[in-house]
Amino acid sequence: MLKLKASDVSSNEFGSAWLYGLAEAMQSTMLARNGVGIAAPQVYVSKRVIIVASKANLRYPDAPEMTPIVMVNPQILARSEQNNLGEEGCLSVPNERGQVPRTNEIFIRYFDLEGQQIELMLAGFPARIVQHEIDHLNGILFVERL
Ligand code: K3U
Ligand code: ZN
Repeated sequence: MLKLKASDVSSNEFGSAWLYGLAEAMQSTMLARNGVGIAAPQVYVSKRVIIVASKANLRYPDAPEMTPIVMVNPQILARSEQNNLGEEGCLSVPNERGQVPRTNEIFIRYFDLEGQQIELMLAGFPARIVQHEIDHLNGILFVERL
């Protein structure tokens, strides 16, 4: 499952009880495991849904506190040129951490659970989490980027 390319959520799935249920299952798994993000394939659903929930922590003391954002069919539209190394872990790769190069700033487009399109610029730790989670949607684990 973690090696598959996940499918887009289709227009008839927006606003459905199924999609809300998936987001709830993802959020409760993420909170139970003390994660700062999660992707649907990590709960065995090969669909393009991620949650991003940055918070300050030992490795990223200046990270912003974010109310968890559910992003459906997220896309990176533009990237800054600068790459930074930063520590990552993964709920699906227990006991492994590593320094992963990621673009510092990204401009993204995604849809909320009801299908409203949102565009957002992110920098630093939240941008890192989004890149890690979109990798999950494309079947890539952070250990492949070390
Ligand atoms: O690395 C973790 C972490 C937890 C709290 C604060 C800071 C870091 C736990 S692993 C994690 O949250 C992954 C979740 C995953 F695997 F489901 F995607 C997200 C992540 C952590 C660090 C960098 C990028 C993404
Ligand atoms: Zn992960």
